[in-house]
Amino acid sequence: MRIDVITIFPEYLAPLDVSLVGKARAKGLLDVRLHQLRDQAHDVHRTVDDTPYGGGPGMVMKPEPWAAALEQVAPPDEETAPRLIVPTPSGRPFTQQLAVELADEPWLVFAPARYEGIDRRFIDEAATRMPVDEVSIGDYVLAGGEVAVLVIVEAVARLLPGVLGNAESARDDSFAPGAMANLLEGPVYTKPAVWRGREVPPVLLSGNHGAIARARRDEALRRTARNRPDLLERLSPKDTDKHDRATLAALGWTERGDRFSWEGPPVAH
Ligand code: JCK
Repeated sequence: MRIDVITIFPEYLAPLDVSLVGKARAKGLLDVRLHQLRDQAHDVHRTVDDTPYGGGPGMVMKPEPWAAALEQVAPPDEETAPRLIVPTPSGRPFTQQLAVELADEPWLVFAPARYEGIDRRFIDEAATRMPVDEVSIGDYVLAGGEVAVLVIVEAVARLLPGVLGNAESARDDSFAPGAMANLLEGPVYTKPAVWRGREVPPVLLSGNHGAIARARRDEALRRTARNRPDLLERLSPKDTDKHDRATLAALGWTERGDRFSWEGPPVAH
C-alpha cells in the first residue's frame, strides 16, 4: 500500500518510522511519503492560512496550496486516483470497519489540517476527482489532524498482509471472546502465577478449555456492561447462549424483544 501525507508538520509524523508501521515500511509492505504543504505556498511568508469569511475565531487553510499539493502527489491526468482521507472533528467516526475497508485500498492520501480546518471548496473539488472521506477519530477536539493520521495509519497497517506475525494474525480481531465491535475483551494475565500476593484466576490454569472460554466470555460481558452499555444495547440475543443471558440478567440486563435492555439491578427474593 502507498500512503502520502500532506501537512505543515511532517516532523509530527516521525512515529511512522517506529515499531509496527516502521517495520511494515522496512519490509516494503507500506510506502509512506510525507509532503510539506508550505512548499506549495509561493509568497515570501509561505502563507497557508487566512481569516474566515463570515467572521469567527481562528484561521482557515487556503485552498490553493492544498490543491497544488494534491495535484503534485496525484496528478489529475493519471489513470489511477487515490482515496483522500481528511481528518476533521465533524467527520464520520473512524471505526474498525472503516480500517478494514481502507486496508483494501492500494493508495491513500491524508490531508491533516491545522487551525479551524481547510476551505470547503478544496474538499468539494477533490471529491470530483477521487473518493473523499472526512473522518473523526473520536469525540474530543485535537489541535490538528496529524495525530488522527497516526491513529488511522496504525489501525490500517496492522491489517496489511504480512505486517503482523503468524501468531498474531491468526487471532482475528472479530474472533475473540466477545467478537470485537460487539463486546469488549476481558483482562489478560501472564507469568508469574502469583505476583505480590495476587493470583491469576485459577480457571486460566485449569487446562479446561471450555471453562476458560466461558470465564473469558463472562468477563467480556461484565466489562461491556460496565464500560460500554451502548454495545450491549446492540447485541443480538441470537448471538448469546443461555449462560450469557444468565450472566447478563445478574447484571440487570434482560431480553426485551430482539435486544437486551437494562432493567435495573435484579431484585432479591
Ligand atoms: C483535524 C484542525 C483543530 C479545532 C472547531 C470543533 C467545535 C476545528 C479530530 N477527533 C478529532 N478531534 N479533532 C480532530 C481534528 C481537529 C483539527 C483538525 C482533526 C484540523 N483541527 C480544530 C477546533 C475546531 N471546533 C468543535 C468547533 C478544528 C479528528 N480526526
